[in-house]
Amino acid sequence: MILPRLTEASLHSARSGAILPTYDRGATKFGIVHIGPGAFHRAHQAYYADTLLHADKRWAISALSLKSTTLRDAIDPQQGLYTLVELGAAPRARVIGAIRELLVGPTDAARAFARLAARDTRLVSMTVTEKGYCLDARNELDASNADIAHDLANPDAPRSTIGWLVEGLKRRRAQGIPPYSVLSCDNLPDNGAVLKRALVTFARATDAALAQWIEAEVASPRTMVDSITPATDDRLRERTRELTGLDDRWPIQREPFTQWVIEDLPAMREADWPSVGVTLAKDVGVYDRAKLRLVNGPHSTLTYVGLLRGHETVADAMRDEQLASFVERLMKRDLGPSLGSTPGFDAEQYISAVLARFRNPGIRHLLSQIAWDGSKKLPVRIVVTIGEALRAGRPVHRLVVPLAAWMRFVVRQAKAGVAIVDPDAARLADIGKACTGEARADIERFAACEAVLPPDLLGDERFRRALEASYENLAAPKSALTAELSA
Ligand code: CS2
Repeated sequence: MILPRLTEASLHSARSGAILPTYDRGATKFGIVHIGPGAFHRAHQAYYADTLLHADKRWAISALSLKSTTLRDAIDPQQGLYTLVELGAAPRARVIGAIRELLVGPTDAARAFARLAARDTRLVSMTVTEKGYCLDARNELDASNADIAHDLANPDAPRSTIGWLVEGLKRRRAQGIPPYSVLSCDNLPDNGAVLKRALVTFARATDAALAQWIEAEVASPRTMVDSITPATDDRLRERTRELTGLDDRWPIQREPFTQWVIEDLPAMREADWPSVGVTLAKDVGVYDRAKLRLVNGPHSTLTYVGLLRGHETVADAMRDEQLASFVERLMKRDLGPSLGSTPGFDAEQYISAVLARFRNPGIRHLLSQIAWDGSKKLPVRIVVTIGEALRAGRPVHRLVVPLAAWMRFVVRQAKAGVAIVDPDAARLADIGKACTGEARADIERFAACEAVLPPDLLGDERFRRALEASYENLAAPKSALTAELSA
């Protein structure tokens, strides 16, 4: 059946039950520029902004894609409207109206800079994934990154998020307009401070006074974001048509659970974020460590071990009893205790809730999606915890499993000639092809990826032995976890 395309004009014909924006979109002002409006942003921050807009019209979003035109082409004809489907017991559809403008960096640079420099723009948020910050293994701006080098030489035509943010701030300063706050919404520990350091380092390379101004004036709160957001597929497009009676070219899906914690800085008090479910907290560290270690760490573990064991989705991997027990044990014995004790934080309860989220049968979250960018994800999700465990004399035989499984996964993809999605893909493919399956020699090859296998860890016999053993066990992935489960 031909359904009307989702637009402002067709909203009145949406099925009853679909939740629609009831504020006057035309009367809203752009208070937010968001860089990297991928699925996660549209499922998470844009949903909160949409709720806020019902009470406060200053927070519409101008979405800036750095390269890709696909989102603009899909939802510009829908005036930025799209459907968010919550995958609970009974799926719910809600049309989000918060994104009112879609810009693409290279072609819309003048408009994007005007938006960044506008007085009304108070917040520039971003979801650009770990690699989007152009950091080195020490989490400092990587001066040898090609995009950073390009942006330092061509500040008016930036390619990187850092280049855009600094040039936008420079233009505001030149016009005597106070800076915007920057809000990293990516899964990096201490994301606010890391981002701010990267901005200051970038600015310092060409303009010391600007760097000082950024250092002193720009608020960069630390955040923790959480909601499981599987990529859009045809099933979702179909389900959206059933729920809304409208044709949406790019609906988004997520689990019902969503959490956003932002550091409680004065800049974040300009809007009533708590009224829409955002937590403003003095110490976000407690939240982001728990989330990275107890949601993302287990996710990556289920992914690499699960793919080796022939599973397709997170829920499938959780139905593999041996794997599910292993992940639970890893969370309870290794990852949870690594957090220490924090008043008010109940690790047992948090872990049970996360395991239930992973088991949600309504969600098809592909392991192949989570497998992307392992060389950037594993360091912050697992490797830090291994270093801490070694220093504290705690065991690491379970913690090394995701690293060994990632290596086996890379080898498998490389030997089969399947592309690895990772900023370090070319090197990983070469390493993978050269591997023979012999643990000691293969680990030597992977040692070139220092962020995942840092020299100080490799210098520790306990780590090396555990990694070798796990890598060897995973030669037969179906029977691999027996030793780790019994120990
Ligand atoms: C996942 C995350 O793809 C991944 O690496 O671990 O996207 C995860 O689903 C979210 O961080 C949950 O908040």
